[in-house]
Amino acid sequence: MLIFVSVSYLIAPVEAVSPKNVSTEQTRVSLAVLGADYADTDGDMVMNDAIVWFDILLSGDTRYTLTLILSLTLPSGKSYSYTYIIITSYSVLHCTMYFYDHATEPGYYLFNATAILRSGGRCVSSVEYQFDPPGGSGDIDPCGALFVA
Ligand SMILES: [Ca+2]
Repeated sequence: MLIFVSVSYLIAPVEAVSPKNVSTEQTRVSLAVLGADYADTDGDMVMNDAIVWFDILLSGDTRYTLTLILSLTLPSGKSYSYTYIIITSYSVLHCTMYFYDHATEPGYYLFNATAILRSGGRCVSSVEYQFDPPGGSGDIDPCGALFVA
């Protein structure tokens, strides 16, 4: 699946934190955040959707089962979390996460992704990424969507 997203680059991603990896077996999972931005991706005419691009890298086996937990913490401390189960034979997954109607406050947002590899042992990888969408409007219930290619 190939997803094209039209976004305006009015803000700059600010800071990436080094990923942390814990592994007990031969299989490995690691995460890399490529960037984040905001846009109106759900067509409600409000620029309050946060988008994060990241890759999942897998090695050591031919088939993987992992739990992926994605969260976005707003400047106020309010946090939204989404959990996905991914079963794949690919070793690289290009992911786009849409946090629809989440960018409702001005300030810095913190994205966290944690992957728990459950096949071939247990391997946990976590990464954080801070960015600053403008926000400050919108009162719609937020929701999220993950696209994997
Ligand atoms: Ca929107």
